[in-house]
Amino acid sequence: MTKIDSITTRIIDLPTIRGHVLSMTTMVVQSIVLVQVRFSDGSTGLGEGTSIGGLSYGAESPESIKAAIDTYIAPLLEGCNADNINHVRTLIEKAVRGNPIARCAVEIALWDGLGKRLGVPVAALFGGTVHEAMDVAWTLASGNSDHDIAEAEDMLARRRHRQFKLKIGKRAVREDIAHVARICAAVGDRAMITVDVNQAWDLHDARWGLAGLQEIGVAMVEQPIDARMRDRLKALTDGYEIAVMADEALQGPVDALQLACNRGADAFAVKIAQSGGLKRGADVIAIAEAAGLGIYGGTMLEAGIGTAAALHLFSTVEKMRWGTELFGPLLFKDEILATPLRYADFQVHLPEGPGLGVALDEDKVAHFCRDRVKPVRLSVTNG
Ligand code: MUC
Ligand code: MG
Repeated sequence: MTKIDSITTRIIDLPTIRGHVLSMTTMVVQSIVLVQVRFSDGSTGLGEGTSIGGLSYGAESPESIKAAIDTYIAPLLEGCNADNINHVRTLIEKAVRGNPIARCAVEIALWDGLGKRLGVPVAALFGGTVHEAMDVAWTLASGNSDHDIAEAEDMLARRRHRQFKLKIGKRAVREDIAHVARICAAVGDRAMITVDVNQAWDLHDARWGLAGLQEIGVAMVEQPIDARMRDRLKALTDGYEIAVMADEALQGPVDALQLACNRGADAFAVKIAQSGGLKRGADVIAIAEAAGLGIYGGTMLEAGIGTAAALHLFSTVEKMRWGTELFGPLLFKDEILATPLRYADFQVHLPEGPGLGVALDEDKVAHFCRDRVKPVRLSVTNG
């Protein structure tokens, strides 16, 4: 039996390539919690947990993710059978309410470790791949229409993205619609345009907003109103042709079932972190499939480890109606994987090899680590 020996965490602060302007915050750095699990046979597994903009997106922060793992999850798991992930997951779910990002970060490392020990990719542990690459959207969120248009042109020319998600909700609805209309007109039918409001609108704004967005040809709107307003999200889903996607409202299988049962959204932004891990993410996907809802491979703007984990799960899903947005590593100024994930021909490609198929560049990790020991500058004096 392979046992869990130890679990360690580090916070890595990665600067973004530009300000990422969302309705609730502007990100200039992404703080990533890296998890390393050591097993009794000498093998290791890597995991990652991120939120967005400190506590401005949701109830977990990088610091709370680290504290939940260090204080509650790591001591609970030491000595457990690492090969029985379902048992370990059940232990965590009993001991830790909420905190889905922390739970997911540890679970990723367990899948990575198991895959490596068995010599198979994580996707094989979920039944095997149906895609080796998937379409990947890019988020236009510089806060400036001209800059966003130039960025979209550049992405199209480099064949990196042909689906753009625009972050709106910070400005007045009328201004946001004008901004989106300019970008729609500029890219025409060369790309699909969606928007994400991150809960910023009230129902009145949302009615004007959805009417305006569908008129200018936007394909889908993500979480236009407060995540708790389920009945109102349903009213918008019923009232407009534009597809309505649940994101912040979808915190795992129970939410998925409720949204599916009353047809409260047309589509799900499935995030492994928000779902509480890959297994729960797979449960959310199964509910969406059974209910005939569109699936979108969502991101919490993870770097390479979390992005690879989501990629492994989504590669096993037959129909990703809305593609994916697994572009996280491209938003950061630097890469912390030894070999970056491959983005080419508008798609993100599944890495090869056992486990997640990725490894860390430890020098980069040390450089961006929040608690790094600053190098001691030794000065040589003569005499
Ligand atoms: C979100 O709300 O979906 C995903 C892409 C992006 O730019 O931000 C995230 C968060
Ligand atoms: Mg969203």
